Amino acid sequence: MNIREDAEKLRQDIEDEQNLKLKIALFGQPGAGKSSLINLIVGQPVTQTGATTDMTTEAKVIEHEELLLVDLPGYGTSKFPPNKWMEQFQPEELDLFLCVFASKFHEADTTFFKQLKEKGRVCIFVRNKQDDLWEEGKTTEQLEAEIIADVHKHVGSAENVHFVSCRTKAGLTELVDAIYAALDPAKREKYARSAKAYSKEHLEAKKAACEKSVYKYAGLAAANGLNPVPGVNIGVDISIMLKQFNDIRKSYGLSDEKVNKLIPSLLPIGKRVLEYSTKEGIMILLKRYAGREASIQIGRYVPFVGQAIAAAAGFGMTLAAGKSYLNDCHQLAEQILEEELGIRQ
Ligand SMILES: Nc1nc2c(ncn2[C@@H]2O[C@H](COP(=O)(O)OP(=O)(O)O)[C@@H](O)[C@H]2O)c(=O)[nH]1
Ligand SMILES: [Mg+2]
Repeated sequence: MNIREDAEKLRQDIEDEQNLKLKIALFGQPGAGKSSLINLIVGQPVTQTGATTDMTTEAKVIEHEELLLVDLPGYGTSKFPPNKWMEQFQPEELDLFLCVFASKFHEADTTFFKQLKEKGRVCIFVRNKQDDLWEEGKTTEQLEAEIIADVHKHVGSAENVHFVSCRTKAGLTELVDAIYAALDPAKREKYARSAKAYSKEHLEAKKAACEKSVYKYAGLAAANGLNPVPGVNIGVDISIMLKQFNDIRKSYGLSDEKVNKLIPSLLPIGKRVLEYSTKEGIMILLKRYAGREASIQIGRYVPFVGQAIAAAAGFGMTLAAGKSYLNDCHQLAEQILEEELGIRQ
């Protein structure tokens, strides 16, 4: 294949990747905390929470990067008659279900779960509002054991129950681990790129998934050598680099607002992350990495970008710039996470 064919294939690859969403549905009674959990999964307030959402009569679909989150109103309520849902949505098209509950396990949820099970769908049980678990004379462990026993009585003893609190964020890391474990590798990458990381392991998964995109975007930017890089006898497509850098930033949740609110010790790296996601900043990085062609191990990249692009002038430079930006974002996100986890003093 020549470089034009490689580039066309890459462009299509990137487009297909972005069009193919990971679809996760949350079901459970109104007020259980589905919307709150969606916001925590994404790491941003993408959907309304609270009493008003109980009025929702139709499933709400929230799109975030490569994720589609379906917020299903209370199953079995008059607004959501059981059979209608199965007709309206094809459970086969959804990758994962989270059954969210916060009080006694509901009969309607049991029915729905059994229907999902018959269709071979994977379902994770989430007992939210763990912070509210309290009863005179009983320990939290006893109460949790009772809830697990109740779920097992209704849906079978093979099911794990994850205790979380959207309020305190307790149990979130373990829940996200369970989501990772339930997804196939390609879908796991989508989750990693699009959802918030709650542990260093989640961040590492994010980095690995983003790195694959870096190869593709860098390849395409090098192949479309539109914009000459000053002082370097090679052109690259800056708009593609710009898109890539901003995708990485979004993936790590590093919005302008978030970066501007950083504690002073993180500000220098934060500023770098902002600066390099502009055309001028990208040019600076590209110039820094000009001449990287010689050191690149072409064979490693052929599976991602094709033979012609892996050997093309400019690919070493765009790849090094992309990786360097990814490293900066990753390092900053890691420090922010440590801060959130209270590891840093
Ligand atoms: N105490 C406590 N309240 C929560 C928790 N998660 C959600 N809530 C509250 O429960 C209410 C319903 O939450 P929402 O996410 O809108 O539920 P949904 O109807 O299932 O989408 C809201 O007032 C939330 O603030 C939690 O973990 N603990
Ligand atoms: Mg809701």
